[in-house]
Amino acid sequence: MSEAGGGRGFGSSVPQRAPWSLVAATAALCLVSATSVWTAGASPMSREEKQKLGNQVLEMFDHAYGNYMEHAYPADELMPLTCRGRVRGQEPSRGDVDDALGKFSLTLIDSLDTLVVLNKTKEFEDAVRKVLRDVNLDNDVVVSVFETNIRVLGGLLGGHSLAIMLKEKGEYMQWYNDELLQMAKQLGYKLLPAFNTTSGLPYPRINLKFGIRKPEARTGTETDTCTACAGTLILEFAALSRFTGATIFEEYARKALDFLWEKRQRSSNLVGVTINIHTGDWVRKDSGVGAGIDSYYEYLLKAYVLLGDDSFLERFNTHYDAIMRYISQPPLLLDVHIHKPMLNARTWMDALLAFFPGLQVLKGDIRPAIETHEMLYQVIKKHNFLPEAFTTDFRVHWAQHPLRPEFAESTYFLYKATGDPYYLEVGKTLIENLNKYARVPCGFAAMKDVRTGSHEDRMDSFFLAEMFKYLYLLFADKEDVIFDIEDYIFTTEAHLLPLWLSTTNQRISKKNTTSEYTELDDSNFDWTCPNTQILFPNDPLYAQSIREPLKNVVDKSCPRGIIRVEESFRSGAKPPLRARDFMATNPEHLEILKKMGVSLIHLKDGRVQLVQHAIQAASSIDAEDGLRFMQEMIELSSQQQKEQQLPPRAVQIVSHPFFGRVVLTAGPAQFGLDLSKHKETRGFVASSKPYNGCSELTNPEAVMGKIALIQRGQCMFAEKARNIQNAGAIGGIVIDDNEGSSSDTAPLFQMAGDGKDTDDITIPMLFLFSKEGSIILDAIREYEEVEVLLSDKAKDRDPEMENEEQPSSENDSQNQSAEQIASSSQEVDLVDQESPEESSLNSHPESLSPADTDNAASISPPEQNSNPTESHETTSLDGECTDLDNQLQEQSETEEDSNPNVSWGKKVQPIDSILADWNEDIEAFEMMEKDEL
Ligand code: DMJ
Repeated sequence: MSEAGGGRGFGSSVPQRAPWSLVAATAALCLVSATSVWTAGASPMSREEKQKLGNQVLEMFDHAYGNYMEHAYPADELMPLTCRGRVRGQEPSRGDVDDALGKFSLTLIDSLDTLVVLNKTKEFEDAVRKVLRDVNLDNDVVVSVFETNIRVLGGLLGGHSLAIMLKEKGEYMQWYNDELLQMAKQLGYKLLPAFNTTSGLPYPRINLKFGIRKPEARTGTETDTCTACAGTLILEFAALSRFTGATIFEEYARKALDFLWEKRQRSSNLVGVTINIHTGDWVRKDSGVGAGIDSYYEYLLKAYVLLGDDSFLERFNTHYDAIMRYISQPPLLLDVHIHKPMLNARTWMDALLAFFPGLQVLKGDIRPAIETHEMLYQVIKKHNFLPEAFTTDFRVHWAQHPLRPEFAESTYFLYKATGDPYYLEVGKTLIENLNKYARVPCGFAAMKDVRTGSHEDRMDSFFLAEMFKYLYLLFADKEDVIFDIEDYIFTTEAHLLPLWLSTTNQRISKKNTTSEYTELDDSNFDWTCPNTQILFPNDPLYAQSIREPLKNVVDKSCPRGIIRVEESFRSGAKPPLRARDFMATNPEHLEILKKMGVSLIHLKDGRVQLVQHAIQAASSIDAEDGLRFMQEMIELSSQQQKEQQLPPRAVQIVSHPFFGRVVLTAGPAQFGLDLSKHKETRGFVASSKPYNGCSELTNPEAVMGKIALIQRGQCMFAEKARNIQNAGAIGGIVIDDNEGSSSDTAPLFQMAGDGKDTDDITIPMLFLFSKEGSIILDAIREYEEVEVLLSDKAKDRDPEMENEEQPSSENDSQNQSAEQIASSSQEVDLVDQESPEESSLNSHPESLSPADTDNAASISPPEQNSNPTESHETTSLDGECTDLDNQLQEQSETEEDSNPNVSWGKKVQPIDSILADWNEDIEAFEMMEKDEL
């Protein structure tokens, strides 16, 4: 084990670590020793392969950081699709997410210590000079206290920590005179007014220039904050106090922590997600380890490690015990209610909880860490990234993924703890997926929807602060990093703070707080390092043996409901009608629908709509069958849509002065040339006349050999395509006529055919929302000649783009002679799919009014029985899982006794409860977005 803070000094100002601090450091760092004892299990990775992957991480960092510096700096963030900086106030507001942006070159500050970890010392020196020269912390902007603390204050302190380390080494930063620390102190004082509450919990936001509550401040009326927001300050604030000797910061952060501890729910020892900063009442009483709470727990344990204060460990252990008792349901971590901790608060998990296995490693509790990590990895293997939220049966609940680093963080810590090369392979997959799906010519773009692969014009600063550090360190050997990483602790934003701070200025910092100092008994060290020391040397296959039973946990997850239906059939009961067997023309099926209280309405546009009135069902059993049929139909309809859903395409402007930097997310067409199978189409653009393209073009000479621009509306997409193709166009871009629409805010749109044979359309057609379309129209106005590339994926910008002025004739001929692609005639995008929120799944007719009992779904009736012979299968619809049965099951467990009206509905969840659940989910999402990025 390294000295781990035990006295490694930077000049005369660094005192020796006190004995109790050594214990803290041990908890954090003894895991490292396991790395060297690995002898079996997954095949080891060669040094060359590790170096190759490490170099790949460096190249990826250069791509992200280089593009930020070239195209966005001094803005806070890079917008990687439009290749420019995100300046708050100049872009449409994204709501609370924007509270991280303070016009203080956020990404540069957040990247500082990453540069040193990645051995880019020269670039670090330049970056520090830029921060000192350009960054203003006195802007009239309202920012999140939490985000500003972890990203900016943490970034400045991490930069300072490594600047003094480098200075001490004697080569770089010789000119450095604590300037970053002075900026950090200035920022610290700017955040202090936020703590002016009776509770000592900080306001969630502050105006950097005007503070709080003054009229000019435009903030200070908030009453609530999230637990993580108030409880994630101690590392940065204590470091600031100990570096500068100004004790006030550590005192304020401690008071906030003390208050949260006092307010914990005493019988469960859990905390809620949001709290009233004036009264201390819990506003949201659900409790998990993800969004809204996560880093509160992280900071309790790390505060113990960094500051050596036993009370933090004791608090952490008390909470940890409660987490393992109630929230941990291996491999899942599920939110519960703080007052009724045996009751799950939801049936989905959020992506932020992926940090927890890493924290468990720090705690020394390896088994559940391995289990949860394995479960998360399988979700990633299924969707390429961890969706923002996913259900207990591992379906996507919220499809975004803003390139979060938490899973990489846990992978790194698990590798350090186990030395199992399996975790190197996991890291390799993460790298491959980032390059394959998130990399764009101007950086890395967040995923808007992990299922379709569509992007968002967003690259958050934490991607540079955290992701590259953890991935690089995963593959690095000790000599690949120019300092000893074990002398530092990672903050929640992966900024590095030196462990020697534990003995610096520590006495003056503890006054005026209510922290109790008690002798810790041995139980506080259960599950910590000695435990891992025993495990790994004796059984190097330990981690593998824990993962093995979970190998297929995601694939195996199956809707219990479907099985139960089949079981009841096997036991002699008549099989209920299955959605996939249903034919709207079959009189027998119509009769069954009627019995189940489901009526069929033929809509004018050819669709049929199903509506269930459970009260009209022949019996309660039929009503229940009807409920299940409706649920299946909704699933089937969504499945049909998904199957026919094509991935997004790209329109890339390649002519001067864009040279491929501008990439617009485009919707595909279900007809015409399939860009995923053929070479991209490149050509100059020309507007068609008439602009809607609904009749023969009057300007064929203008569009001949070019990509025609057409406006959406007035006729079918296929008709537009035929008209421009007849005029000689080599491709078409349909621009939305709905002003202000954007791929940032609208779901992917795909153009359907006209219900007839569209094989005659051989040119590629793409759809742009109005915001993206106007980028091309503006470019034409300014530069007249605008050349674009239509493809299935943006191509990396290469110097050729800057040289080539004309489309290559090879491309042209390839496109002209392109094989005809059969298109689907189904009007997928014309089908209204009811979202679960809108579909009332009633199954308790006696207690509901008719209005409440409507359960509707609009579907395209299947043209034929898709596979009649499979109707008795015990599998779900094409592998899709449904939550219904979980709901039914949970309901029967929790409400059975309290609801005397439930006669046949033992397995059935009343409608108001289902709706309440859904509403709670939606609220939870909204809060989650609000509380924490
Ligand atoms: C980071 O800013 C921090 O890790 C924070 O604690 C949680 N969210 C982001 C990354 O997802």
